[in-house]
Amino acid sequence: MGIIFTKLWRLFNHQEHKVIIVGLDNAGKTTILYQFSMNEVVHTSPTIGSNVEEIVVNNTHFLMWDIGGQESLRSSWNTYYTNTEFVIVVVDSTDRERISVTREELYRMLGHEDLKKAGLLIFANKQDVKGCMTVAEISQSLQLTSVKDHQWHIQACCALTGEGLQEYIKWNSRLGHEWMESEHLSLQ
Ligand SMILES: Nc1nc2c(ncn2[C@@H]2O[C@H](COP(=O)(O)OP(=O)(O)OP(=O)(O)O)[C@@H](O)[C@H]2O)c(=O)[nH]1
Ligand SMILES: [Mg+2]
Repeated sequence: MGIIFTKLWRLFNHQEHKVIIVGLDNAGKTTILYQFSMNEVVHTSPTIGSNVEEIVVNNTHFLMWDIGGQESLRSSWNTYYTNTEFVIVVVDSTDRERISVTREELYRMLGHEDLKKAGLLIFANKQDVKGCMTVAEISQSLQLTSVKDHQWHIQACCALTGEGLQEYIKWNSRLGHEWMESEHLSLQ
């Protein structure tokens, strides 16, 4: 009885996947969060602290934390890491000057013990702006091919139109399902 209860509790408990959305200020994190949850563009102001929304895809629940990206707030990103399964890093593709800052923050984050098993998705946002960095340029600047210990994916998107964001849903729900299936198998 106790074992069954424990297994059911684990199944129940694991149905919600925690996602954090990080990146430098002005990257478009909050705009992306509300495109996901409300399917519309909201007027944003710089986030102090965080916003959280739940989205459901194919019965998979994602709890998405959008965390403020201003410099003074970045040192507290790590207070959100516990139990995070997916990290979304939003890059402002027009911000060539600060891509190296994003790279530093990215590697600092990936080195954190609590994110050892987290999947990584990079959104190359603001692709509607002419002359912005391409996915290839951003991948190179972030040296993504050197990321060996996390599953990662980079996706071009425009948060204003929602273009590219659906790819995230496919990628994340696939990872979510794989994860749930393997968890299910281990319970047999
Ligand atoms: N052109 C363009 N502008 C965008 C896009 N996504 C977001 N923006 C704009 O970028 C600005 C910043 O967006 P936010 O979503 O507030 O940025 P943030 O990453 O949450 O910023 P912080 O909360 O300060 O960390 C806003 O004026 C958005 O309208 C996009 O895809 N294209
Ligand atoms: Mg914000």
